[in-house]
Amino acid sequence: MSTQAWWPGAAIYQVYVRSFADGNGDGVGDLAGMRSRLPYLAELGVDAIWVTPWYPSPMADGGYDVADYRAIDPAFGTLAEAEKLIEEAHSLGLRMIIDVVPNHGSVDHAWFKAALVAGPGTPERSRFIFRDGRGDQPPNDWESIFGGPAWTRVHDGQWYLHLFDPGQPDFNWQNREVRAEFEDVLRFWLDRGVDGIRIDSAAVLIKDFDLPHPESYTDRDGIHEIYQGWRRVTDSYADDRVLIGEIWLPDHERFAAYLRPDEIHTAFNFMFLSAAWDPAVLRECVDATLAAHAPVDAHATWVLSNHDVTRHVTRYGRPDTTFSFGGKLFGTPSDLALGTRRARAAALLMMALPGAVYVYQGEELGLPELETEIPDELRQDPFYRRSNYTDPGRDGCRVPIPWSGDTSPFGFSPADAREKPWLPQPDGWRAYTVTAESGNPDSMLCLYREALRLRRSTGALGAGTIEWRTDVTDGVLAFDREPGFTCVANLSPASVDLPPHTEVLLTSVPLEDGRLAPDATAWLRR
Ligand code: TEU
Repeated sequence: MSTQAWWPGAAIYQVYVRSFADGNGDGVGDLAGMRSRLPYLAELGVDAIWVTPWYPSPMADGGYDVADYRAIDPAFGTLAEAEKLIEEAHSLGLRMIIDVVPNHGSVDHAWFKAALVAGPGTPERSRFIFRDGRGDQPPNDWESIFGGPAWTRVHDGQWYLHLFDPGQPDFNWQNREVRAEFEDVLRFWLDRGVDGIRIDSAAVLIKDFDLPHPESYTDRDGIHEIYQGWRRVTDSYADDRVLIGEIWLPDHERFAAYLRPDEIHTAFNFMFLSAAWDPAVLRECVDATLAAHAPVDAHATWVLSNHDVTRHVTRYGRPDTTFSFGGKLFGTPSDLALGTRRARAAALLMMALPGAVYVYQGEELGLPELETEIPDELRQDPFYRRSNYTDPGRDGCRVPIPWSGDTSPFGFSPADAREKPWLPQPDGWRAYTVTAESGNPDSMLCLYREALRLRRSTGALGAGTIEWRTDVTDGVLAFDREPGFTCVANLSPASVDLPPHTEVLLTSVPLEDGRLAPDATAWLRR
């Protein structure tokens, strides 16, 4: 890795393309919309954009079911437009990261169609995981991650494996052709100038049918060779391309084993996102994260939200502030004022830590999750259906972004749009538009802009280490960074004094008589 690498301390903005900005008025976000909003992202102060899958897809899982890895879905635009977008982003100083989904394709992928026609025992079938059933039953009792059996039967009686939706057949990564194909897909996009690849579900590619589920597909032997091959591809480009793994592994050592000079550069750290709003839990999370990365000389990342989880304003306003799959929090009332206050404090805490930070679109506006407000017939996430309606699914964090104006579509679509936004935006979102928040110095947007600006200008905040301060009371997280920077997050129930000989740079809420209130963070210069 070159010492000039752009990504170790970067702020990376996640664009969920269907919900970011709609340029052609069909109610669905697209590349034209994205291009028109690039100046907004440059002004926000992020370094890079990660765009979720934009490939042709029947949208069984919001585009994570890819039919063609070398093209753009016509609903989003064209390949030529994607190339323009990359160029325009670069000219604004923004790096571009795309999402590659190696574990599974789509039932509309040419290889899967060929596999269906070719029949059992053919090379076409061996690109996927086809098995005979046990009589009328699936080959084994594996459950898909979205619920229901992980196997679906085809016309000749064989079954194919899908860890996710039936529309997402798993590739067979023991097959050399699959490996070569994906390395070629990487080159296709790297040749078009993308600066990084986010690797979807990176740890589940290899399956071992002799093991109990779900160990059988999580972090199995052989997985590392795949990414060593990918690294050879990125390293063959003279400059600084990055591989970012989506790796949900609770074991820190096994997580860190992916982050090597000959493998994945960096990976999402979901510990922070899953953690409760609790000082001991958060401190342990920070320490464990930094301890996991240090021995392998890797750089940490910090994430509060993404397109798969309940937005953290809503999470932090609930009695149970942890994130978990499984729907048990569906519809639990959330105190949004409290959640927003904590989200502001969390943002400053996160951005003061060494490593890269990820911002999920709408988080900078403080958008809440929409759960019960979305009518059943409009919900699209397969998670909702396949969990037998016990899990709210992920539509609630994917509602189209409000940009301006007093009524839906709030500038998401053009004024003369033919269709409404694909998920409904509540009237109350007029208070969350970019325009409304830009004009309000107390808004979440102004906090994010100022924090990102300071993070850039306050020496190397994204690099280095932290030193916990000991001169604080219980429930207060305070650490020093060099040069001369201190962060204090008050998670105790009482207001606290700031450390002496410090000057305030930024606070998540105004100080009260010079003291930092509960659920608030301060950035200080020593
Ligand atoms: O998510 C991966 C994913 O859903 C799992 O890691 C899951 O969270 C975990 O196993 C829960 O225990 C990615 C995408 O972010 C998501 O949107 C897609 O639906 C999924 O892959 C399938 O492509």
